[in-house]
Amino acid sequence: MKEIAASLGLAKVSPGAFGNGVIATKGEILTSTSPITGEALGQVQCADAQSYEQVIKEAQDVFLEWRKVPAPVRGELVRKIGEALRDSKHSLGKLVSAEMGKILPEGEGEIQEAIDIADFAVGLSRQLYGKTMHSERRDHRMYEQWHPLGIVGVITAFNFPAAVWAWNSMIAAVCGDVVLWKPSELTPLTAVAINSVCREVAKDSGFEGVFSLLVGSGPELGQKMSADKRIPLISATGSCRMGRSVAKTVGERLGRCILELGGNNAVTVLPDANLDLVMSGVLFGAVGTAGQRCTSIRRALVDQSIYDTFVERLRSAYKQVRIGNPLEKGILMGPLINEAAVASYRAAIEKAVQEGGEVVFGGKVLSGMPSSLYVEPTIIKAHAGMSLLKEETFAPILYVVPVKDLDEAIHLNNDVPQGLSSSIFTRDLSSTERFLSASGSDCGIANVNMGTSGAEIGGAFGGEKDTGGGREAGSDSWKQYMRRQTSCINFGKDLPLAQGIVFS
Ligand code: UN1
Repeated sequence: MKEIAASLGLAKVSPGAFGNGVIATKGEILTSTSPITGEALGQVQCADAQSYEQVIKEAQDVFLEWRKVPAPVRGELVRKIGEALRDSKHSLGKLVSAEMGKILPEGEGEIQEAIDIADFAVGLSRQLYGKTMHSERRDHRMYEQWHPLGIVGVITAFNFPAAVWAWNSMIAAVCGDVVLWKPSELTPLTAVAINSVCREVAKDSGFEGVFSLLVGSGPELGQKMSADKRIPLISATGSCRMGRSVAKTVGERLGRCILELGGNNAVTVLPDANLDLVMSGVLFGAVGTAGQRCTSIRRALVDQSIYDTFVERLRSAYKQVRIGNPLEKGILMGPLINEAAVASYRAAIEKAVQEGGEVVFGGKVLSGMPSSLYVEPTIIKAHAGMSLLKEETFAPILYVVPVKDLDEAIHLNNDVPQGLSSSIFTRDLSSTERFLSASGSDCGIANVNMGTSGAEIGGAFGGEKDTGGGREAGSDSWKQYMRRQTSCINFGKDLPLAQGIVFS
């Protein structure tokens, strides 16, 4: 296991503070442990107060120059980063799997997601369009332009230790910003490795400091960044609790934030659905990444007429899931991230049973595995009144709820605090359109005949309500990483006032 980290050039104790080069720190030593075997993968020396200041100062200095580099030239740097990520896709993907515990195809998939957003950002670097408006005043022209913003603080979670950073930083870099990354304390090695790949490329162009990194061992570092006025934008991914605290602190100083928080995603299954598609979609959505995606399927809202068939077929599909070392071929589900996650898994199942739910598959922590973090994917027959259905448990637990019609399904889909992702399986056009309409799903993502997870980078990613309202990655998410400026130019000989005001 340790060889994986070593193959990427990671030292026994990696530095945890990078600005325009490595910054000395006397912070505590953080050990990264693989959930696969429980064995230590390597260590990182965390940032301390002094290195924090140094990194911010260097980032500020780099920004002053980087913002003047033409956007397509910034895009060229990001293009090279995409190439470097391609070259290291396998080794970085393996490190993601080793440190986070997701299966290798998903670990590599995550690096692919980083490559995809780099490619997207390269194109975007020539498309940071502003609008031109017709002025109401004679001989005036009005237009808007987009300028770089400054330091973008990116706080990422353990479950996507590479891709979410890339969504933010590839876009921020072409926008002329510099990025300060605070990774999860559970996946610091992935961050150090990815950051060094990018910095190596950036160094050649003289802009190594566009990508800074600070590793911390707890929530303090994220809090410090959130309170820091020198960071105009904080983009944070994680729990609703973390998001509330970040939003409060950033809001206090009237900063900007992009939040991508919890999901409690439901799939609606109507009687006319193609059940083969449903099974593949639900299996990947609920069991993939051991249920540790914010987009994982947590609830299946199934028409009562096909409820029993759905449960039976899904049980058969779950029986085929091979659980084990996620680096081994053919394994579909690896471990949970840590003991706390296993405890939440147990607690949720216990509560489900207390509330009248029936475990029809799984429900147990597995013994005889390489670590104590392997659990069974679990199907629970549930009913709409269970309070647990409104909570997100970051584990492979699926609640299957019978519904009488589409209206009830939409009601239940929306009747939770979170609003990230949703989907419907049907062949009926009216049901599809109703689900996607203004009175349909209230989520940031609404899919048809596919699951709720595995979004492509081209769309804006994020959701409503307790999910935080932020949007990252594609579409026009880039606008949040820039400051908009509206300009009006008078090329005439008079100075007419708007709204027809005469001031004389
Ligand atoms: C997350 O879990 O925070 O849509 C991000 C997906 C992935 C990203 C998930 N592309 O499932």
